[in-house]
Amino acid sequence: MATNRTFTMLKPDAIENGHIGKILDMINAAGFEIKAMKYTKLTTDQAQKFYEVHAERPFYGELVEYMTSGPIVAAILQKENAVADFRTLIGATDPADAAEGTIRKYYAESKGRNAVHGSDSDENAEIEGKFHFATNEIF
Ligand code: DAT
Ligand code: MG
Repeated sequence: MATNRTFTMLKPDAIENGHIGKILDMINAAGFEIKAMKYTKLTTDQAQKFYEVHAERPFYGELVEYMTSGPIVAAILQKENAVADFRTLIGATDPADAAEGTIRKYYAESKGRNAVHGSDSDENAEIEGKFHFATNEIF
């Protein structure tokens, strides 16, 4: 059953490049409501666990190092059809393939440093949201 919620992180490159405000504007303009939000930094353990599905991939070490290299903004977003619509808003993993008007097209540096995370299923949105937020931090 669709939860109408998704989970996002504005990644270290987006923060370093000063893009928090512009990305949040795009998220709001696309009709997403913020249900939880924090400015934080992942520990190596957290980043390894969050990206566990990619543990066997050649870029895993680089991914964990990058995701722990600086602060992130984590958030739970709500909208009808949130997971799919947010994936559309962020664009393809590699900004070179991302459609015009998407967050990654505007703000991602590369396939690895790609500005923003978006959950890929309702089930993962729920798991990822709970990974980052306690019940009393979700509204
Ligand atoms: P997405 O973030 O679009 O869901 P994914 O789940 O396949 O993409 O991969 C998770 C992250 O891992 C991705 O945002 C950036 C990094 N990544 C994926 N493929 C990569 C590659 N070939 N080289 C470097 N980093 C990669
Ligand atoms: Mg993914």
